[in-house]
Amino acid sequence: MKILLVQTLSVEGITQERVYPIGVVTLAGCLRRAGHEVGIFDMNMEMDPYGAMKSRLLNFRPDVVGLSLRNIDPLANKTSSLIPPFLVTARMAASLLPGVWLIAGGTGFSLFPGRLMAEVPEIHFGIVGEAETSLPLLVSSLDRPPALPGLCIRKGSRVMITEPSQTADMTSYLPPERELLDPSSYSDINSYVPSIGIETKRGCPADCAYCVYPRLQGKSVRCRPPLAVVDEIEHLNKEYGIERFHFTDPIVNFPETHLHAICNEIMRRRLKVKWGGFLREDHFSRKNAALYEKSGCECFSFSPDGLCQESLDVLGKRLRERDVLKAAEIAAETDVISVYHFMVNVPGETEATCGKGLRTIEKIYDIHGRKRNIGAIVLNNIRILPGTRVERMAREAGVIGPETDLLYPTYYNPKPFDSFRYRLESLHLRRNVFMWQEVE
Ligand code: B12
Repeated sequence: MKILLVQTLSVEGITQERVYPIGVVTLAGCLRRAGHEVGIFDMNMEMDPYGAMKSRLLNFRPDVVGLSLRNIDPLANKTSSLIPPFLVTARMAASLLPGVWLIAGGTGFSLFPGRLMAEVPEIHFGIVGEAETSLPLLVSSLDRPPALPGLCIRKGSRVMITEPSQTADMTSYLPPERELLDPSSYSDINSYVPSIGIETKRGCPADCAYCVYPRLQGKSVRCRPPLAVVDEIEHLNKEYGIERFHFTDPIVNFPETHLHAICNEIMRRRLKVKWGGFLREDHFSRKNAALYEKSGCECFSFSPDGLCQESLDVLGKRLRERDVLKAAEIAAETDVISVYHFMVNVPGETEATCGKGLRTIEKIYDIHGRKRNIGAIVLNNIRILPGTRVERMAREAGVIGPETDLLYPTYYNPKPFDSFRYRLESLHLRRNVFMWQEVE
């Protein structure tokens, strides 16, 4: 069969930071190995995404179009949505190629499968979660698919969804076949974010109150063999000249020894590469930081989320405030840039916690002041996602009601601290600008 996998619009415009779509490239490899002719089309790389999509559809004339919806919205306190472009893309494929099979998947789709199947009737099937096994099986049984993991199928006006796969064996993981979508065309597109992602593991054992990672990849941590991870890095570096990577794991330094093995192997092979990823503060020691730096880590991304102990607790971070500040102190001693992500106006916020939050920002700037090795402090309200504890808390507190449509940007940001984010941003900006301009 001829199959076109489409990365639908993941960002609001061509000037945004974009990423190489490893999900669809991984699936394209699985489909190719199953004997299909596969094309990949990333709408995010086009100046005229719909015009280019139309040409690709009409020139390639696929039997099946796989639509990957990565992001439902851009987060970052924004209120725009990526659902309208997804809907239009699906309609366009169905209108231009009557009779084409439409299959949807991806993280964004996996968060709202039933809702999106209802919203976009053109979609024949969906797959929730990882799809390496299910998609090739679905494609070979479109007329009467069996109950595959994660399959969303219409039964009359209802959508039936099978339990998703969260057990793909990462020890035999086959890396995305990058020759199916040239990574070098992604190497210079961003200012900050490394566009090329590498999976070193799947699964997240944490239980943070706002987060959907365990739902997307399961709670049990499935690691790839470190040598295979470094083989992938080396291949990308030598074949495509890629020098910067983002490890896509929910937590890159857990288990610690797994990341150590990857770092040591990068150094043993003398690869001149840079990497980044999200690190847990309570697994971040001086020794670990030195190893990460030596092996090419260019950015310590921390997401403690809670600005004080009360917030860390309510968010279920299982972290202490002193872990966060200790990690900052260790990071500040290195020559690596640090970025911190925090959530603002979290459940239970009070005048006292706001005061503590402001002091945390001050402390982080004081800690990084000497070397000025802080990249940014990112301050977000919580995007309420279905099935999370924050959703329940928001309902109990009356922040959202039964009529609230979580498909579209909905943040936890009730009064009276709904403008607290701006106080924090003013402080962060002042400290940042004053640090660089050397204003006391
Ligand atoms: C790593 C990551 C990043 C990195 C990416 C670095 C890089 N170079 O790749 C960084 C930090 C830069 C980042 C940025 C953003 N991210 Co992000 N990111 C992730 C994360 C942790 C992993 C994504 C990944 O690569 N997984 C590995 C690949 C192989 O898996 P996959 O894409 O899910 O694909 C599998 C399945 O989904 C499925 N599948 C995929 N496509 C298709 C298509 C079909 C037809 C089918 C059947 C199946 C299918 O099969 C694939 C193989 O099993 C996820 C959370 C998570 N745990 O999934 C969030 C996540 C995807 N990100 C999210 C968001 C919102 C963003 C940002 C908008 C945030 C921001 N404001 O900056 C940006 C957007 C970037 C962009 N241009 O798209 C959200 C999306 C949901 C939402 N709320 O909209 C997630 C779920 C996190 C969250 N907050 O909940 N991200």
